[in-house]
Amino acid sequence: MSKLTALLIACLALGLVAVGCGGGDDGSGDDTGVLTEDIGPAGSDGSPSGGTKSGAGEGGGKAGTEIDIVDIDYEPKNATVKGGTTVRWTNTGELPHTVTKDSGPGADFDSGTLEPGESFEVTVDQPGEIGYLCTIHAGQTGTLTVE
Ligand SMILES: [Cu+2]
Repeated sequence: MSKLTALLIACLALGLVAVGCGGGDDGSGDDTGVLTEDIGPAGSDGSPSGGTKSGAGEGGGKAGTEIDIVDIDYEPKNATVKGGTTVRWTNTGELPHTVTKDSGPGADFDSGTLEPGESFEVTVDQPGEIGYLCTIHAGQTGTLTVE
């Protein structure tokens, strides 16, 4: 039996040696595969110029009338409002326009150039028909009838 025991011991020894030798790590080099991700801030400052021009009139919390300025017209083109109403024109088009009084009762008003997105307010009080126009585009006219 001693032979077998010796064999076993030899095997164990070999096994230990094998294990010991096999522990050598070779080839597993340092792979620095670190992917650098470019997380760029896609911040686009879309700062609209929300300039609001105000005309000769106070926004005294009264019911107002909204008139859109489109390319190239006023919408509605002819509006009727009650005295004391604050009328607001807003340029919803893509071109600059003006709201310039041409005729009628009350004080004159002129918005100056209204860029797209800008608006202009006037409070009307004297009854009558006010004619106004855009000084940039010939033929762009509107009326405001004040009751
Ligand atoms: Cu115009």
